[in-house]
Amino acid sequence: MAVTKRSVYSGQIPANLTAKIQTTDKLEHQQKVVERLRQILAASSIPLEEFYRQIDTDGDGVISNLEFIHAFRKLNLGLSLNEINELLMYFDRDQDGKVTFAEMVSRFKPE
Ligand SMILES: [Ca+2]
Ligand SMILES: [Ca+2]
Repeated sequence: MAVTKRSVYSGQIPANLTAKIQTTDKLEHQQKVVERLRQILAASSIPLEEFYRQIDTDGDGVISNLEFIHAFRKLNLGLSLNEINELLMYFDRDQDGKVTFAEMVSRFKPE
């Protein structure tokens, strides 16, 4: 039996998950994006670890700002570049321009 490699990009993302998020509150906006990501990962049975590895295209164990932006454009969540940059700042808790797995996990967990 052939093993199909799951990719977060290959699944059909329901339209309600790609619709423009209408909120003026930035924190609320980021939380809604994370919630959508959670639903997409659950729908495609992709663990967060695997999602992280797929974003980390050069495999150095951290997600650079370029890798982050590239991944979120490719995910097609209806986010503008500006919104992706804000999301990057939301994930990058120590503001070093890179998102570690620990930083990503901490945003996916309820506070
Ligand atoms: Ca990387
Ligand atoms: Ca960081």
